[in-house]
Amino acid sequence: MPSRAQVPNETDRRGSFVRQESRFRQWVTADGSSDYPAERGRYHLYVSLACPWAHRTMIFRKLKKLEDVISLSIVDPVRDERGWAFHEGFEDPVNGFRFLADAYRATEPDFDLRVTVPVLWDKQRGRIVNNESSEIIRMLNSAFDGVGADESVELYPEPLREEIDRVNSWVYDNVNNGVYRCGFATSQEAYDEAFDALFKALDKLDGRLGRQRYLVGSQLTEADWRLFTTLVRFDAVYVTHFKCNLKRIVDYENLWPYLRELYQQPGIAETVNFDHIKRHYFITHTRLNPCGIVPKGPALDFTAPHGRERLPS
Ligand SMILES: N[C@@H](CCC(=O)N[C@@H](CS)C(=O)NCC(=O)O)C(=O)O
Repeated sequence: MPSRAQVPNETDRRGSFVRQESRFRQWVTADGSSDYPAERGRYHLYVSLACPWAHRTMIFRKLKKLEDVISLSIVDPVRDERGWAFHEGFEDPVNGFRFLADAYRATEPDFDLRVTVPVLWDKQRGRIVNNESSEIIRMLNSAFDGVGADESVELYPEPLREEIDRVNSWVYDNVNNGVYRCGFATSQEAYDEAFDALFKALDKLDGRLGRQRYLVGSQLTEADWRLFTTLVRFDAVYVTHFKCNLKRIVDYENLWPYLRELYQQPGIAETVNFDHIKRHYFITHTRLNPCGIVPKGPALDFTAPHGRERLPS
């Protein structure tokens, strides 16, 4: 295995990044059929504002108006070898944990994999319910409708599910995880492969978004929000830090206005924190950026008119 990997345990013999499986996969259910019934005030989200996977869960919590139903705490964006931490200014009001690893060990005492955000925590049973963002957003979308969520917001509509799943799958492989496969590659071959797949997928997305306003159907869905959290970090971080530099998002005819439209949806801008995003990536990944210098740019205007009303939706 290459020795200079940022994530040695997730780097294969060819130098490709292979993301670890999420460990905790229980479900909160509306009808209480799991051990985790939906209840107001019972669950807590641990997130980093820097992380695109955690960002999905913050967006769903915001759009479903779950702020008073599911509490939230934010870790320090800068991580050292002890993992995500609740340093001064980032306290954990629920358990008083100093490190997110404490939540993992409280759930599984000999947990020895990478400690990741987001985490959905059950305050009643004192354990992690789930640490897989794609599943947490599905729960937030529907399980809490009877206990205070905004039922009018449906981000995974029944008739569109097949298409949403199909789009999610290639967007995940080539874009969401694709930028990490570029950045964490430790061989030229692995990087080239990830890079080509990423820009081929971005071209395909740009074409699709030139013909239709949203990724699937005539409304914003989970597929759009899953793409958004990668796109919004792209020019500020991935272009340089992960060497995804064939084009920036601002260079795309349709992706850039689409990204602005999503950013301008009510409540979304307040979930985007470029200070946390930039400090996290550029300071934490010491193998990729040994001096820890955080770039000052780029200057991006996410609030400029997007003009996407003209497109069929
Ligand atoms: N499959 C997980 C991935 C989460 C993930 O990898 N999160 C990163 C932050 S962006 C993390 O916590 N990394 C911790 C580490 O590398 O030590 C999900 O989608 O929830």
